[in-house]
Amino acid sequence: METPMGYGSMRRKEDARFIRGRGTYVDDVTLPGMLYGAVLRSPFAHARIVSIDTKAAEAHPKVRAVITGAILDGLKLAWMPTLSYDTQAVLATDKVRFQGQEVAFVVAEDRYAARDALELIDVEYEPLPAVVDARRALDPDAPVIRDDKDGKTDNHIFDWSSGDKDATDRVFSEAEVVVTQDVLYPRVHPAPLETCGAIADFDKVTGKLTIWCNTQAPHAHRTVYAMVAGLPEHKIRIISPDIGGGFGNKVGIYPGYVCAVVGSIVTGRPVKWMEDRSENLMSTSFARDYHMRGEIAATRDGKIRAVRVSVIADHGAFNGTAQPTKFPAGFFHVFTGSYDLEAAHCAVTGVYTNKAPGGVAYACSFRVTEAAYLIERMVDVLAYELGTDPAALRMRNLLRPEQFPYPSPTGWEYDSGDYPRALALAMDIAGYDDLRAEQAAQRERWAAGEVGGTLMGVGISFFTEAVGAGPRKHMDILGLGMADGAELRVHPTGKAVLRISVQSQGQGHETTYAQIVAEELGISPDDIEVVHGDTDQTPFGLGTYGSRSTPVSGAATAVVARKVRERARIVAGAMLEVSPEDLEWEKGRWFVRGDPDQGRTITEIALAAHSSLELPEGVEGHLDATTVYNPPNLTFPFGAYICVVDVDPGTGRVKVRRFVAVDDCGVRINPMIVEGQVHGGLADGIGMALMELIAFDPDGNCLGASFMDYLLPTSMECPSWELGATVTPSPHHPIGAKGVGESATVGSPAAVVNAVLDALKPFGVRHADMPLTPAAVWRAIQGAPLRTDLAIG
Ligand code: MCN
Ligand code: CUN
Repeated sequence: METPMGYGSMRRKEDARFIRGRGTYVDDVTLPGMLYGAVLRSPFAHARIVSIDTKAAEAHPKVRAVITGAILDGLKLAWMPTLSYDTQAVLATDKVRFQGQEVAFVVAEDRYAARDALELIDVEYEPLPAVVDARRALDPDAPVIRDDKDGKTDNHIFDWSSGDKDATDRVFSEAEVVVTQDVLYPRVHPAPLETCGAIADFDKVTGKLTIWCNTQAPHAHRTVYAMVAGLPEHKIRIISPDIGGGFGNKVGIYPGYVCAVVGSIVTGRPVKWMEDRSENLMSTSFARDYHMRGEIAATRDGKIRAVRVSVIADHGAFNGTAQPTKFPAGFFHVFTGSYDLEAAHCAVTGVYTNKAPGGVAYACSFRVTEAAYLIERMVDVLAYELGTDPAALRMRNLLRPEQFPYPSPTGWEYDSGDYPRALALAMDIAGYDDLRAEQAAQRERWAAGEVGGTLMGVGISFFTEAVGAGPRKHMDILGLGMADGAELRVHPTGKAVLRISVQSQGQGHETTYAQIVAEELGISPDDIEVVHGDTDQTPFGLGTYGSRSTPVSGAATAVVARKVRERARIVAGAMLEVSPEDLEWEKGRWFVRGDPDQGRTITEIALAAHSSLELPEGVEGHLDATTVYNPPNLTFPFGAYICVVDVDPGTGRVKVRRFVAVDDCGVRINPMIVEGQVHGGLADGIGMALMELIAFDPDGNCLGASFMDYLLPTSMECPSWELGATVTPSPHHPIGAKGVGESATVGSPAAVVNAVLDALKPFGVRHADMPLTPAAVWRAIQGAPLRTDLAIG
């Protein structure tokens, strides 16, 4: 353990309250006179609403209000904007469009009464045919879901493409080898520990609306509410207290939040709404649901030349994806992965289906997850067809260090990287050659009919992430550019308060941002308080998602600390009666160049800055500073993962024996926190690869609405992680750091799936879609077709 000054593996400051069970989550907050809301949800995936009778519910002695879409319509609030310039029904008026959609909202004295009263609401539905398979959504006879939109006669949302189509087609037409594979990234769910919820408190006297909400983006929420309600931002305060995991699930604004606001306006009392687990799984932002066709063009000896991709993107009934405006398919651009290509092209078509809206969330880096999974599956399919070793094939095609900064074929600039070094390190930790030797011996015995046991598989993935949105000229949400503010106040005693716009959901921001200030100023991290999660107390910024906190707010923090340091230099000059230019900085103190004994510490300088010390003309005193950081580019962390599995061909059961993960996220502020982030993401990867799935039956009934059906990985399914690190600093980030929060979720599913398919090679299985449940593996072995009765591909 390094000293608790600056960078290093110091323990998390926030854990003092978390491990004592003293965190404050939204559901811990109780306001005087608070009422409770509950949402009535649609049992149908698609149905016309004939009538809604709320009389019996209103007559319930504990009910204070029943809100329907018709009432919201009167307030012009029945529809709200989504983060993708679509509209979403707050409460359904004309039709319900997915199972679990919000239909009415009951406000009552306690949460039990609110739930009971839901049963008293009588809704008459006229069921309509539903479309749940995105590949059928554009069929001429598919029911039109969004007939609320003027002139809409189909389920098409967008067409988007990237890369050079002609150049790509040319390479394909002359290529020695072309492999094509359909790959599904099925619908999964972020499933944070704490479900979504809000307390709205509208004060009629001051006209101020306070919303306690477990959102990842408090300032963005506030401005969206301000735009919709026509209120000034300062009349809205969003308080985002401790958050029990977000994973992207808590970026958007959900109908329940708006209903709580309306409930508070109508009743004049605070209204709390907390969804339960089934509501969270059925109705809030899901992830993935990408039907992809990938093609690779290569030479016979294994040089990858071009990649061509077409995708049908299932966005559910409302386009509620949270991603920068200009990027309808997120950052899917990085489908070219980590390889040196001549050309690449992809085309994505987004469609509506009768399923819950959303489409990005779950440690996704705006669709990098799907892109990384596809290319890494494709490279293994190519290795399968060419009969080459997947590690050697990757090593041959990885970008070389001298190619950075690398202009990608889809117009992005990867900032820095040394890919072969990371892969070599992962292979070294794994003992790759020994693993292959062990496997060869096992396969020989197996082929000779000697063993009836498990078959081992070794899977590799290499990923390039793209995190840290802006710059704001390219990246905005609803016109709000992606730049983030930071404010640093230094008290007379030299202790400091940092205010930032991003919002921790468990990533340890209170610790790591204090460490950045500590590194820059030499104040102990214990003496630096990090304030976030309250729009009345923090500068504007777009919040935490796409692993953007370190690349953007981390940079802002370093920049604002450096501003403070420069102010301190002037004060130190006055204290020492020398010109500031003659001073030099070493951790925590300015001293006279050539005379190191003549110096002043930051603590001494802070007091002097607030004292009667005479400062040069025009210098204001105090050390406080503010900044706004508009990143020049994304950061591009990367990693090499190797997974070893044992598959029981008799039952299809997969056991993950080992998992080696080498991550490069540039300079690590707190290596222990980085490793924690990687651990979590690796577990996510095992979950998605082997068990997580939100499936639907043909009528659109959600089959993943509880943790009995939606399986999450536990420590039982996870091996003891074997981590390695390389450090390639980002050249444009003030401290050389890149984001890491989503890296392992992006990189690990392909390693697990590749490992399982490597184990199944003796059976001639080239590909099978996630999740590789025992049944899916068993069916793949039997050569049986995948189930077609579920709309999962
Ligand atoms: N860090 C570091 N050195 C680096 C990079 C990061 O020490 N070079 C530290 C950071 O200072 C921060 C943590 O690692 O404490 C994650 O930083 P970063 O990669 O910037 O990611 P964010 O803080 O922006 O977190 C967002 C990311 C996303 S988008 C999802 S989704 C996700 C994830 O983080 N959700 C999480 N990790 C999660 N971890 C927890 N516990 N809970 C979630 O909901
Ligand atoms: Cu996409 S999940 Mo994270 O970016 O909040």
